[in-house]
Amino acid sequence: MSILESLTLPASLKEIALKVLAGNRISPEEAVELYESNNLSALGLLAGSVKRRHSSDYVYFNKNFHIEPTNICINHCKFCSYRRNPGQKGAWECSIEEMVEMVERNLLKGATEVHIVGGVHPDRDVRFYADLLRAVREKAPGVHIKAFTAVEIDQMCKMGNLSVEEGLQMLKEAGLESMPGGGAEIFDETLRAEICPDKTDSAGWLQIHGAAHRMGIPTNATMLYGLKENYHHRVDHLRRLRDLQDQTGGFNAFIPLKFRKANNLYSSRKETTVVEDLKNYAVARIFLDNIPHLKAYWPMIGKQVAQLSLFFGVDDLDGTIDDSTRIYSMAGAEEQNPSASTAELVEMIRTAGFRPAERDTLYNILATF
Ligand code: V47
Ligand code: SF4
Repeated sequence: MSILESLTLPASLKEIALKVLAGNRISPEEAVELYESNNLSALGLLAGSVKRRHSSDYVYFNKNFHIEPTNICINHCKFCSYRRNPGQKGAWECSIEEMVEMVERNLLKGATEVHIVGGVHPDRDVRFYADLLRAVREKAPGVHIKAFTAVEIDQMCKMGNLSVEEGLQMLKEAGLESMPGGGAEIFDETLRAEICPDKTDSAGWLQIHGAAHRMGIPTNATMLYGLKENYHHRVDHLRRLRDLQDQTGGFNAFIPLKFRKANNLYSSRKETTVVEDLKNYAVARIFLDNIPHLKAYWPMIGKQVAQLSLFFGVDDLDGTIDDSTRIYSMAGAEEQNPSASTAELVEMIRTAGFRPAERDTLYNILATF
């Protein structure tokens, strides 16, 4: 309590702080109150205490690379800078052979994980993607395959006339080991209908992740923030994730995704400030007491803010090897050709006072530094 007192908190915040420090869950209303407070140092302190319960003083990174099979997409998310129509300038679709070559190149750099995500292609069904996974698995038997957002899974199963469970089973047998957290955007139905009208709806996204968890496929979760939503919308999003996690325990990490405005229909909007980004990490860490890890995707926010985020509950910095994720570079991300060596990440973590640990996808520690 003595540190808390020195922070000169108003009584209501002090009550929330005591709850968090005692390891108790906070309510959605209390999370809104934390968002509305401007006491960044108190938020950092509380988020840090939750982080330490989950990961002690470790901060993780892993050696992964991204494959984006295509940017051709049947959806029209208004924040997307990346999607193209078939035949449109700037559209790409990689063959399975081309993607296997990418795997081969990255294997040489010591990757332990491949992250495969792209647009929702009009013609490629679940059988095409199962063939892709089998080809990747054959080329790289020891590399963990984390692939496909719930939005891609939804559409590829519909096209293949399979239920989500049948499609996931086919993908699992072909090599799928976990799923990334994309496509969640913001769960509030009114906002979602406005910013990504034709995407899998919120209930569908949660149902697909729940199905994956029940089949032994762990997943991540994201939230796109900084675009039209208010704090109640963010907390509603976090609450739906926390509720599902209570039922399944299948989420490994939560990744807030800051809206970037270049080259999309929302280019005239302002982006969030660094203070808002840090506050968002902290409140997410405090509220999502049952999701073990909080990831900062540094190619999106830049290395400096990523390092700062470690003081606001983040325990995982994503991305080492060349990160070819064009969904961000095309939207104006901080890092246009992101890549960081192990030495650079270790230095970022160590100079922030934490213990660097290379992890595998499931957060087993492979090496400490
Ligand atoms: O769902 C698209 C987001 C997501 C923009 O699970 C944008 O480990 C900001 O989910 N500004 C896909 N965000 C990427 C993703 C992800 C990334 C890193 C790690 C993991 C993981 C998952 O990208 C989309 C959407 O929310 N996005 N456009 C934009 N203009
Ligand atoms: Fe398609 Fe994904 Fe872009 Fe939406 S965010 S338009 S689903 S590529």
